[in-house]
Amino acid sequence: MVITSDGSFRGAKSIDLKGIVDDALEHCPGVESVLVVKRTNSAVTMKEGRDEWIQPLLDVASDQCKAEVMKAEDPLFILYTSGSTGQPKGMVHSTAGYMVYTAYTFKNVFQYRENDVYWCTADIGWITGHSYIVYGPLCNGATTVMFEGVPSYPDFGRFWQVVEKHKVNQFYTAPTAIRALAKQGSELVDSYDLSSLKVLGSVGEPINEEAWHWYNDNVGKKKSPIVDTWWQTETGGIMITPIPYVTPTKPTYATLPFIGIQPALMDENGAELKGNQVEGRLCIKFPWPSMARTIWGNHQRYKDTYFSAFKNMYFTGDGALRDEVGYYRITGRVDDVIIVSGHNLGTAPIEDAINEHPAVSESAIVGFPHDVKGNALYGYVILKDTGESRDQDNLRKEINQIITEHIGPIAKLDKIQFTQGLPKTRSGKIMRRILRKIAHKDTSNLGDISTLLNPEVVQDIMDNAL
Ligand code: 7RM
Repeated sequence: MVITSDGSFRGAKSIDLKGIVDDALEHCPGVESVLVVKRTNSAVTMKEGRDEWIQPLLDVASDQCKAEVMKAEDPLFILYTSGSTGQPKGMVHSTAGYMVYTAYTFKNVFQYRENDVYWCTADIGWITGHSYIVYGPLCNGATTVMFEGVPSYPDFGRFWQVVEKHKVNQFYTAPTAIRALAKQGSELVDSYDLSSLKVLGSVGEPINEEAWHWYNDNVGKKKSPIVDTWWQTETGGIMITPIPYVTPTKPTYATLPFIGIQPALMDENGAELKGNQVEGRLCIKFPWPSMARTIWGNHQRYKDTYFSAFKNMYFTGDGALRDEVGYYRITGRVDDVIIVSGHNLGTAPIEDAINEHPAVSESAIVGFPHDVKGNALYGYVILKDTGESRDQDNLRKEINQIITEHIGPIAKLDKIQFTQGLPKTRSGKIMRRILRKIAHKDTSNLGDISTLLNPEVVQDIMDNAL
């Protein structure tokens, strides 16, 4: 059975959900019935004998539903995660472990108290929406705001208007949204009453220093701690995070492991890096309740992907460093490392350096083949909307100057393309696969881009490629 709706609203657009379900069901003969919620009043095709409007059925149904008793290890749901290569992986979460851990982390990481109003702006189809809009909050009996829309509609004040209207106490969003809002300046955020806020959260990618400060100064008014929460679809719940009002925060640091979580940093030879001030591959050495139990239909791939890189460890695929007091900073996916003239360069620190330029709002780096260096760096850079025109060659020089100061001349970009947008998933992750292909001038097969948040930017980037 599929439960869907006639459509959903996304800013000024409405999405033809029922049409998408109809197409998918062409390939899913196992689905016998479809229940449709009326939402947008769009015209839909109802298939005789398969599709029904849900409301008339609810009108005559009992409002009592006996809970089904499940076994602890019964599967709860399967959520697909793309991964940068290969087929999507269907991560399987368990009934007890997943719910216990999301409930416990929710309560502690957001310091949720009875009668608080909590709002996570994530898409419900992302693990963040599953764990921290639905399961974690509802297992606690919390009030959780569900938002259907985008931060920019009807204008960029929408988030702040919702915070004011519902007196939101805990607000959880992604760096990509923070940067998009920061780009608009502080006028809109200043015009709403945000005094209800007690905790701010960030999730999905490393939060750069500038975005962190904008969030802290303009949204939290320097009073609401920011919890930079690191975790994955596979981990089910938050793994590394400050506890607000307990752990002193530090910009760009997810800080300390949550209770019971045992991170380890590993070197390339598989040895654990002990002590502080080290950087390596982030692993977890001990199981936790909400770890995914398998990849649906392919347990071998589950073992190969997560449990074979390092002996007796879960490998996250991320790099991280531990500072002098033991705080963790996630440096990005290790497969985003590019080897330039024999130097391993992580893309994240270079992007951070570029974003320090006052005219830059966001950037992404990929490698492309180079005769001498093996690989050279190609940067895609979004500038802030300041209204003034800027000399592009001058900007390129200044950006490379900043990179030289922060990282070294080896990390200078050979090509810098200014662009209006970067291709992103619905959860705000940059689709580097697409940018890499454009930089490689290999755009014959970009793969499926229809699920992007902003598929229209791809053509524009291709048209202006260097
Ligand atoms: C929750 C989620 C997982 C990947 C993960 C990281 C990156 C997520 C942070 C982060 C730095 C963070 N699940 N990531 N949170 N990087 N700081 N606070 O995003 O499965 O969609 O993605 O996201 O690379 O491995 S996910």
